[in-house]
Amino acid sequence: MIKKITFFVLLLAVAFFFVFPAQQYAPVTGKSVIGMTLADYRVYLKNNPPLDRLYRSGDTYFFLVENEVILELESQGFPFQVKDIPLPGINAPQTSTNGDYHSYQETKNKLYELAERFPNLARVFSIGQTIEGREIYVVKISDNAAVSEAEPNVFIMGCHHAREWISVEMPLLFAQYLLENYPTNAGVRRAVEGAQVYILPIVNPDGLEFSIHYYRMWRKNRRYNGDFCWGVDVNRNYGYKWGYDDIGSSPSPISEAYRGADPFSEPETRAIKAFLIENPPVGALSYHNYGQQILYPWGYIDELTPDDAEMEAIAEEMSELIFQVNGRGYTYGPGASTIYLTNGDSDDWIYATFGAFAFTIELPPLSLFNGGFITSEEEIALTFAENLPAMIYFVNYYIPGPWYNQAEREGPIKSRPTPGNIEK
Ligand code: 0X9
Ligand code: ZN
Repeated sequence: MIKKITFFVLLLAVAFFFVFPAQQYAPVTGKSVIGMTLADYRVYLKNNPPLDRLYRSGDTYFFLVENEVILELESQGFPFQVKDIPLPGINAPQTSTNGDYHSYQETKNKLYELAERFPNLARVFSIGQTIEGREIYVVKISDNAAVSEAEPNVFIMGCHHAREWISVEMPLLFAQYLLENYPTNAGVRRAVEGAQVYILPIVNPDGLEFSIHYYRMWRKNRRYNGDFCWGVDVNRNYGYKWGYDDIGSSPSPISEAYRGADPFSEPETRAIKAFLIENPPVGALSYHNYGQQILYPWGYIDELTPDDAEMEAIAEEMSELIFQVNGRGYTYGPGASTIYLTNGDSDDWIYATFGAFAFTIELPPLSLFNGGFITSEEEIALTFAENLPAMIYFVNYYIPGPWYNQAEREGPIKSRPTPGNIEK
């Protein structure tokens, strides 16, 4: 009897194979990267809608396509190649293409590991999901992390922009540093005991994964805007003075600074808005690269806020603390006049909504000639070392009571940084 069943199952399997032969390239659902020559693509466009173009290499154009498109191309007899790259599932771990930089999954693993090692000091939770279904993770670091205490909330973010990989590392390494050095470092102890530090290392995980796996220079999220165009600039989608003009953001979906259809149209900014309304911050840092700048409101207009003097003083102190580590100068000033006009960015909305001092830190390098968005693995440790004292200072700033290095602060006036004094 058993033999008969086995035989029958085998027969079914063979029959199944003939009816549904194995796909040559990929399963029907999901996505693949394919390459086509420009000449073939032009022919393809005559009868088909455009594809999501990633990049060009020589004569070949590479596209991200639904696997159904591959079947369609086959049936129309188009010559194309499937690029042999690992395709990430939403939760697929990977370690190769991003070196020491943390992917979404690696960041998530690290946050949960930290929470497990330091259960009293760290709690990880999601504040929402992205368009592609990834969770947006925050780690809260404070003594009695499980409890909401009457302590100032400080909010630290990275990776609004997908290609700015080093901006993930600052918040993530800071979380680790706070937890591992709590017993020994006076500034850390004061921060963890006196504040609730909320750390969101990857604001835009869909974009980051796209940058790691498909196209390194991707900036926006992965919203489909219609007309075969993707992405909203998450840092133009916040609700304060959203779309104030077309200089500080763009109404055009193909622009790298596309502000989205409405204020807070994107899940990333909506999640941050809801979270901060529940946990109003007194101070916020948002890491980006590149440029070596410390920016604060306003971004939407070239005018000073009523708190300009205080925000300038904080930026000056952070710039000095950074300079003292590696001798690299970070300039500082209101965003609009120091970098360029931006409307709908995180700093303006956080400052306007909560009165919190909100800073964007543009990490190294200084310019495109020093690598621009592409930073080396060695740069992670250097950049973190130079930003750490400023991060500790920033959290402590909001905590009343005696300072952690009072003696140092009463010492001689420190040398001012030379803007752009970079050794490379
Ligand atoms: O354009 C941006 O969003 C930031 N620069 S980046 O090269 N990393 O994209 C700058 C944001 C500046 N913020 C304010 N001016 N407030
Ligand atoms: Zn950026």
